[in-house]
Amino acid sequence: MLEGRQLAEAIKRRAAALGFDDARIGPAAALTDDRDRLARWLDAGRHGEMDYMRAEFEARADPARQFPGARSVVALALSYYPGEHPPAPAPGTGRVARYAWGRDYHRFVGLKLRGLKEEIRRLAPAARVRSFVDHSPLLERAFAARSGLGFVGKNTMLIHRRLGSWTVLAAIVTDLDLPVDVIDSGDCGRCTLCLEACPTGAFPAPYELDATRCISYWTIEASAPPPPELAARFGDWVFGCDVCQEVCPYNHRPLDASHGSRLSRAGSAGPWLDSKTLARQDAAAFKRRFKLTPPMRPGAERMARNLRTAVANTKRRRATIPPAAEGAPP
Ligand code: B12
Ligand code: SF4
Ligand code: SF4
Repeated sequence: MLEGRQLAEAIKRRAAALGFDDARIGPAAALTDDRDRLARWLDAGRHGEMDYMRAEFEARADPARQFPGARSVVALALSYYPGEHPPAPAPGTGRVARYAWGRDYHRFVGLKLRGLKEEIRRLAPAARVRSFVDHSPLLERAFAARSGLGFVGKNTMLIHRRLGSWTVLAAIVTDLDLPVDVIDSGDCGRCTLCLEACPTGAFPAPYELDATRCISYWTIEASAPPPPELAARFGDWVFGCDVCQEVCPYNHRPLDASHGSRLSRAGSAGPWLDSKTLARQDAAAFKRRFKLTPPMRPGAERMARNLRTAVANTKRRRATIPPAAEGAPP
């Protein structure tokens, strides 16, 4: 039976074979600074309507609360980078964040996680394992950073040296005592591009995001309508937002744009959604069209509302910007 470094390397090879772009190992011990940061974030109400962030909040920083005997975290990254956003195909369309152009990643990553758990049990039959992706209570970015998968940028994204920040994260917690990887000591230096570029001023400070000002929160998570003065700053985003990643120099290196095709799915949102697709859909038609893709989370009504906001913002912008400034011939 494999042990120690050989076992860790075998797990990483299996993760790569299953399609994860990187796997690093860190300790499962409770995170104290991150727990305190999360507590302050919740106390300040930065989570808005996302009450699930408060539920089991202690467990997010301490895997042993849900998994007694937890010793190691296998932190995993999978790139969804599909390349640059193509220009709008027609007026009246809304921009979709890159992670949502294809199928919902939860199921896609969930199946890979199930495969990796089986592989770990095959390599170490006595091992106990539990997987996490997004909905389960775990501070995925903080555990990824402590495992050496990347570092946390001022925009709060986990930045991976080779993949940039266009990744989804997942983790497997185990009672195996595995050798840990070296932490990535990278940082943002003096750069503040993301903080300045955010259209809604959602960063009260570096490394802190106020979800109640974030376009991603309002177009995906919130059921209440956004305050009109904030919605006027959403631009043409109809689902999610990529602005604080688009400006990041760590995403400006040549990145492999073929990763996005892994999530392709016929009939999924793609980079732009229009009113033909959204405004006239009843709930049943919407469900048929967007089954197993990210827009199912907000659903038909909220997506139609998001599109109305995006279209109104585009019209207002066109009315206030002279054509020459938009690149049209003088
Ligand atoms: C709630 C949530 C949101 C909320 C709030 C986001 C936020 N920044 O808090 C909203 C709806 C706004 C959101 C938006 C997005 N999300 Co989101 N979201 C989550 C979720 C479910 C929890 C995040 C959380 O715990 N927030 C609370 C704060 C306090 O924690 P945190 O931001 O993770 O920060 C921790 C560490 O980074 C660290 N830390 C913070 N500051 C500092 C400073 C220093 C110096 C150091 C060393 C560490 C450090 O401490 C914090 C813990 O206290 C995670 C999944 C998960 N279970 O983790 C996905 C997750 C973070 N989201 C993800 C994605 C892809 C997005 C979007 C890009 C989607 C989009 N295109 O619209 C945007 C990005 C916005 C942004 N800049 O973060 C990915 C991020 C992958 C990555 N490479 O980082 C995750 C991990 C989902 C996944 N499984 O892949 N999201
Ligand atoms: S996702 Fe958009 S709105 Fe949210 S913090 Fe980043 S730039 Fe700002
Ligand atoms: S844009 Fe600059 S400050 Fe923001 S995460 Fe990237 S490197 Fe850090």
